[in-house]
Amino acid sequence: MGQTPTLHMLYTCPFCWKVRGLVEYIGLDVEYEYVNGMKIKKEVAFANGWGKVPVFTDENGSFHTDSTPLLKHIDATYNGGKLASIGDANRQQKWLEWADTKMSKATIPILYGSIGSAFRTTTRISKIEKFGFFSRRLYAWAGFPIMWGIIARKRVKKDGRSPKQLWHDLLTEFTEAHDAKPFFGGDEPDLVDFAAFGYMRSISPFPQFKLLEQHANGMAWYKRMEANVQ
Ligand SMILES: N[C@@H](CCC(=O)N[C@@H](CS)C(=O)NCC(=O)O)C(=O)O
Repeated sequence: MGQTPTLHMLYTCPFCWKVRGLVEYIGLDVEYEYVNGMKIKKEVAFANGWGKVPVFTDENGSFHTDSTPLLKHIDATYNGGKLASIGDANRQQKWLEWADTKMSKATIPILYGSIGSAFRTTTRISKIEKFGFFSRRLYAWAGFPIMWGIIARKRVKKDGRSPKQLWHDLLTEFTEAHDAKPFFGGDEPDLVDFAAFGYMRSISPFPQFKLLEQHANGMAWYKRMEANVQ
């Protein structure tokens, strides 16, 4: 027995919630280390310059990065690879890529896609994430013009749909792929369920989550996932 594994994370980071959902589902004892969002590179400098969260440090002190490889690693190491072995491997891989390309692009538009939502999001982040005294104030004021003015506006324009419509389309596509079963994995969630859950879970602390709650099938699946974690 070595040290307790740790997960360096940000509370509002979708990639971190992908991994944390799985950790909670399999009941792995992990300590969550919240990093300062303005100093991620410094706080995870031990992970050989990766510079992003999540970083998982195992019981031997070895670290593992990148959320989808991490999902696979944790399932393989602590869960006998059970989730990876559910159903057709090609289908699972294809939809993991779908979540990481499609759903990952939908989080910024819903959180920052209009001036009002960007302001609400940065205000909320400045309250719930770990910051230093100055960095919290700096983030609350400088974060929103950067996220809205530079990043989110471009993405919304490029996609052409409202951020809510984009999410509803994704949730329809995703839940239709469940083939009338409760989860993508069938009667039990698989790795794809945890990937999709992470993207959605990261939006849940924000008022814009109510736009996602209006998708009945998506929300029913989300509630089933929620009942499986923690
Ligand atoms: N592909 C990575 C992406 C991780 C990522 O971009 N994390 C963000 C936080 S949500 C981050 O740490 N960004 C810091 C940076 O890029 O400087 C994963 O899936 O783990």
